[in-house]
Amino acid sequence: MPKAHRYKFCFGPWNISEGQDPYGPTTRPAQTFDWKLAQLKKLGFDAMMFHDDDAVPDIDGKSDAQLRKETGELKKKLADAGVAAEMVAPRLWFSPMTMDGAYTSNDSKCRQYAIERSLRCIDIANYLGTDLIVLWLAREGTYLREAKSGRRSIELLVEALDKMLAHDKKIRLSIEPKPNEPMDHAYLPTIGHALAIAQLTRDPKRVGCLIESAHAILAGLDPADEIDFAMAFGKLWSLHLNDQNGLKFDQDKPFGSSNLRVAFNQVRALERNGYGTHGEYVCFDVHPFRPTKVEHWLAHLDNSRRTFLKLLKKARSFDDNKAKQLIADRNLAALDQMVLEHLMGA
Ligand code: XLS
Ligand code: MG
Repeated sequence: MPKAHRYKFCFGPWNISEGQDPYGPTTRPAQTFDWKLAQLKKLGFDAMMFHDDDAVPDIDGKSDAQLRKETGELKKKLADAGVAAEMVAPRLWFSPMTMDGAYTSNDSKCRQYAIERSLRCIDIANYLGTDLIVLWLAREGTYLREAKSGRRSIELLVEALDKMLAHDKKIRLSIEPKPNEPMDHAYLPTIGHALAIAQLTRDPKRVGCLIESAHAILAGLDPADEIDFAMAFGKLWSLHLNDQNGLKFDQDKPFGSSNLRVAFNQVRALERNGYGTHGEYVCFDVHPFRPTKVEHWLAHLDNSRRTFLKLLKKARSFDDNKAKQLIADRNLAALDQMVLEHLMGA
């Protein structure tokens, strides 16, 4: 194990969400950005992550000069609060222009919109002082298999990534794969897909990934394996820890909420690979349970970090030598029980 280091924590303004779901409206009143930033600071988190329109609301209707002005104001607020901007992600799933996909839309005007919006997102990242762009490719996939060509879609994705890499020589692109929802099937469903497409771009070194626990589980994978895989390539540049109870809608539960052992193994994987030692943040992409009262609105974030830190102690105090002996003796039953008792504190 590398030397113990202090992890840095992050979340986004959308993680203080109001409770709406596809079946019902909000259950808590919307709060201002300033309130959310104050809460983040009060909780002692280190950084905030942004969608382009979290940074500049109604971005599509605004000029480049306006974008620069508003981002400058945001940068000052963050600096005053001592909070870093971790990344910026283009929101490519909300506009009517991205109805049928953004970079892979069948309509060339819509594809053009998606690329232009992504380049503006890179400008925002530049103004805010981060070199990290996150791409959750929400609608790059099919509702209906026959409605798009998979081969052509991969070419379109590479073209879009190349345009972003050319726009700024220092920016890094972190692809956040998710296998489904809102699409039936997404074109880049796993970390393997994300890192493979990086190789087709003009600068593979600047295309990496972001793992979200729930998305890996939705792909039927163990997030700890995805962490080891990405870090074997030196390409895990950000992380959305949360939890997910099996194959259903994307739940964004608090970290460890459904499966403490799967969470423990993610922390162990981060530790053995030295995640965070190059400035990477642990972000919690979690949401409050819908019935949550306003006065308990931040608990899912605070709890996720508490769970992470407790599991970190468990990971650092795990008896690796004892485990090695049991593995050599093929005594997996004893290893299994050892893990359970370590987690239960028995
Ligand atoms: C949604 C994604 C989203 C990204 C950022 O499932 O997790 O929140 O992290 O665009
Ligand atoms: Mg996420």
